[in-house]
Amino acid sequence: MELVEKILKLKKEKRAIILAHNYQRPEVQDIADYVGDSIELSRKAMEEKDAEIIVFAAVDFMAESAAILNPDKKVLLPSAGARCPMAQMLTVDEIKRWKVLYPLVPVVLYVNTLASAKAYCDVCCTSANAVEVINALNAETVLFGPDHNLAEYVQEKTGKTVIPIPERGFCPTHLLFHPEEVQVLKEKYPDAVVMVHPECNAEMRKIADFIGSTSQMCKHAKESPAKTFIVATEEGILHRLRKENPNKQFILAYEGAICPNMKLNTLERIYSALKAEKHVVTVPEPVASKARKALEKMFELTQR
Ligand code: 5XR
Ligand code: SF4
Repeated sequence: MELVEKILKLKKEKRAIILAHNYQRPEVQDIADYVGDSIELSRKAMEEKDAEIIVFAAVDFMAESAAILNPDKKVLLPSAGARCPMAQMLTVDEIKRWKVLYPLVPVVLYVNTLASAKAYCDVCCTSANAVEVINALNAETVLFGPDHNLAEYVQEKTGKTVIPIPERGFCPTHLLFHPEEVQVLKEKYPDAVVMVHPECNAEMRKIADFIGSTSQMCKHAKESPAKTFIVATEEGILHRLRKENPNKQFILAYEGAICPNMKLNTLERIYSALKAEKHVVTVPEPVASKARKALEKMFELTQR
């Protein structure tokens, strides 16, 4: 039997669903029940009442959020080593240090954080709703982490004072994008729309025609009349964009933009994780309940 068939058979037997982030390998996206950003996927898991196991093909913090929001399901991370380096950049001690400096200022954390950090914030946000969340807060100054580029972007969009914690948290993959490659691509494809993820640097955001999260890019690509897009986010998204828009052309803004942690999830590892029900992601109480409150507050503020 082919590996894909084996996975699908096992999935049925175990009442499992496979969720894949937009940055997963093409073959992983193709066997998934849903492909999306982490919060979209966690919400899908909440809707799947009959599922007992969630195979979350992504990185640690995403599986943790799914476990927090789906406490009665078993959440498996196909590759135990798939960890987001940006999430590691903000520790609980660091948050506490900033809270001492700014005791009255709310702490807003990007979902790209570990559950232990989320437990120490007032509200979470994604790159899709960060502006909306901060606008909804009754505060002119916020502490925001861990991505300093997203913090800067949100400050520009909201006009509020957004203090990055730590000072220079970043995504190593989005750091790779610079305007030089985009300029050359634009000369070749003058009508192309440049889509940039807010984790990219300010120079990249300056030359963007559209700034948004992976889910927002997918939506924009569908709705825009443009035929060609230069894309500045992890290369895995191109598979989904091409699949959903077969008549449009998508070009990666920098060829090496790969998140090695996202790519750790192979079909082989999905099969073996599902078979042995291994790499179970759990978040102990009371961390889980505190982090859940911060995620629920995000849902409340964004009315979704
Ligand atoms: O950089 C990421 O890990 C991906 C992403 C996205 O746009 O999908 O930035 N994740 C955040 O938006 C959190 C998703 O829900
Ligand atoms: Fe983390 Fe960046 Fe990879 Fe997203 S793309 S999981 S932020 S390292």
